[in-house]
Formats: sequence, structure tokens, C-alpha cells
Amino acid sequence: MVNWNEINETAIGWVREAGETIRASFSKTLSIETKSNPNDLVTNIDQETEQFFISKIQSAYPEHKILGEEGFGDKLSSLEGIVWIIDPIDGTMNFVHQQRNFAISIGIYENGVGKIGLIYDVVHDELYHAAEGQGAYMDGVKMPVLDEVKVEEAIIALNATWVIENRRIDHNKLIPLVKKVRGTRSYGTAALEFAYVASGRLDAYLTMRLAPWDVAAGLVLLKEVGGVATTVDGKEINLLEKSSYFVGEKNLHTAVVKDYLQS
Ligand code: 2AM
Ligand code: CA
Ligand code: CA
Ligand code: CA
Repeated sequence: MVNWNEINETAIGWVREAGETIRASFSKTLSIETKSNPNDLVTNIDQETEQFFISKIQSAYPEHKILGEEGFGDKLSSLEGIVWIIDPIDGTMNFVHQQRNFAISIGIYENGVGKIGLIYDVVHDELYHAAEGQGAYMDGVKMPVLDEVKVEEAIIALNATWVIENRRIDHNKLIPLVKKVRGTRSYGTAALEFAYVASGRLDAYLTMRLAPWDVAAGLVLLKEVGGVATTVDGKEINLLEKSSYFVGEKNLHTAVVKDYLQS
């Protein structure tokens, strides 16, 4: 039998320890490199944090597998077994430019089913945490199931990129949506945007290209509060592939997919 409570407690301890190291790094010089393009940043702290988690997991749970953004984990072609999906710093651009609005994100899955989700807002010292079937919590306080939200009263997170002409979505679909909703926000960290939807700070989040480590923890949180996640055209998510995401409160999600995104 897998002792999920123990894994959970252990993982939370590691996340807090990594957070402390990241906060301490603010007074040191960062080494910044670019990856796929000049705006795709990675720092030594992203890499060191991922390596910290991997060495902890490998010594405590050698049979578990690890999928991490910075590539120090395993090369996985399936989600068989127990898999830790790790984004050591989600929101690296914010980390570099703002020293805030970034998070550690860890989702732990068993045979493709999300068991534990941890999103740690390092600077605010806020821990979002969920375990399958046991609810979602922010700093130990249970978050309620999401209440119905109307489109005209919704705050939706999306990046301005998607509302100007781009190659991933017909931006003409989004203009009426942006006009209709109460407000739009963009935080530049998918993990926190998922956590904000789960906690009701946002009502929905739309984005055109996320990777497994951006969403693995957030999906576990969202499910526990009755939120829904699909691709932007309302299709089922394949966690292992890069995908568009539209996530939010259930009624709002249904209405927006039907009236704006699928049309
Ligand atoms: P990151 O900071 O871990 O790279 C920014 O809008 C959000 O999208 C962040 O969560 C960021 O994660 C993620 N992101 C940035 N570049 C990405 C890319 N090329 N593919 C998928 N997600 C990306
Ligand atoms: Ca990145
Ligand atoms: Ca990320
Ligand atoms: Ca990252």
C-alpha cells in the first residue's frame, strides 16, 4: 500500500525547504540563460531547485518516476506508476524581473490519476495543497466548492498575446469575451493562475500552450473544488502533451466554451 499521507507530508517539507533556499537567493547574483527563444528564460535557481527535488525523491522513493521541466528527471512516455511532475519555478520571467509572482509546482500522479497537488507561492509563503478526495487547502484552510459565476461577473485570466493576432487561436473569438467579462488579469504563472481559479480569486484561466509541469498540481486542486479543465475547444486534456487550457468554475466554463470558444 502506498502511504499517501506520508508522501504528502514529506513533499510539503521539501517544498518549504526549497522555498527558503529560493528566498535566500534573492541577495545573490543569478545566472540567466535562454532556452527556445530570447524570452524563454532559465536560471541556475530553476535548475538547482529541480535537482534538489530529484535527489530527495530518488533517495526516499527510488521506485517513483520524475518528470521535471528542466530535464534532470526521467524521460517518460507514459504516466504508469507513481510520477512526480515538477516545475521548480513556474513564472521564471517574473522570478527574474519581479522577484515575485512565481511558484513551485508539484503534482504527484499514480497511473495517470492526480493524487497530490502542491503549489507554493514562495514570496507570499502561501501553500496551496490538495489530495485526491480530501479537498483543496490554502495554508491549511479548506477552500469551498466553487459557486456558479455568470460571464458578465467573471474575472478571467489570459495573456494579451491571445487577444491580438496569433498563430494558436482566432483572436476574433476572444474579443467579445474580453468585452463581456467583468475583468481580465494576467499573472504570468500558470500554476498560480490555476491556484487562483481553485481559490475563487479568478473565475477562469485561458491559455494556448502549457506543458505537463505547468498544470499537474493545479489540475488536482481544481478537481477538489469542482472546477473543470479542458482544451480551449472543450476537449479532454492529455496531460503528457503540450496543450491549450481553459479552466474554471463549471457553469462559467460550459457557457464560455459554448458561446465563445467553440463558435
Ligand atoms: P515557466 O515560467 O515555468 O516557463 C507564462 O505565461 C506561463 O507559461 C508560465 O507558467 C510559464 O512557465 C509558461 N510557459 C512559458 N513558456 C512556455 C512554453 N514555451 N511552453 C509552455 N509553457 C510556457
Ligand atoms: Ca520555463
Ligand atoms: Ca511552468
Ligand atoms: Ca519553470
